[in-house]
Amino acid sequence: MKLIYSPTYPYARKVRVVILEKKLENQVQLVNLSPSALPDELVKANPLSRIPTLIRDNGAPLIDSPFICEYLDQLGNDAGRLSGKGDHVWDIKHLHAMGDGILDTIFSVSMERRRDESEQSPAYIKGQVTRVQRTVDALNKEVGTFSANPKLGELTMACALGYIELRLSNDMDWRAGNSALANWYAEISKRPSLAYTEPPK
Ligand SMILES: N[C@@H](CCC(=O)N[C@@H](CS)C(=O)NCC(=O)O)C(=O)O
Repeated sequence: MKLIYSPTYPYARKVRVVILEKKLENQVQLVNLSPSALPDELVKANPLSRIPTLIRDNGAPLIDSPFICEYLDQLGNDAGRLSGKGDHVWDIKHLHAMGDGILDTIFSVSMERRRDESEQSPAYIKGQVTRVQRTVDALNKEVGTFSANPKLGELTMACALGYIELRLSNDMDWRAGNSALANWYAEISKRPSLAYTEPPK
């Protein structure tokens, strides 16, 4: 299998974390490409030229990080360990989607900031940062329900908090007033899968 990724891209980080958690390093070749350059290998597998893109052993592509994570979680002796069982599956998917929602919101700010300064909307950026802040404040109240054995939801949330630090450190101090979530993040960040994939600043 091949995973097309880039080191600062958060959805791809999440997949790399899952590869390490599942000990699949020897089964997945990592290919570092920039999607904006529209590289042939990526565009052929995914005409949207988005990262992450997985190319399975049979050559078939799989896109969208939640599906890639679930696919990888079905492999190995511990199939399904990160996806949960019964009703808990939906709690995990919910937390996963909340984490992805933070990533989507921050990514939209990054895209806005790539436009010429005269075309950027400070009100739009402020609105997006407020959404992230509101979500983090809500999660601070829910952190007691997070699984002690991190599943896809918790791993995604850790990547999302890391992406706030990478892209919004001048816009918000997410730890202020959110000490429970900050303590949880400090602990989960020690996991080798998260420490190893921390994005370059
Ligand atoms: N929902 C998708 C989002 C993937 C996505 O939007 N990736 C962005 C980067 S974070 C991308 O590759 N954009 C194209 C570009 O930057 O040119 C997923 O979860 O995989």
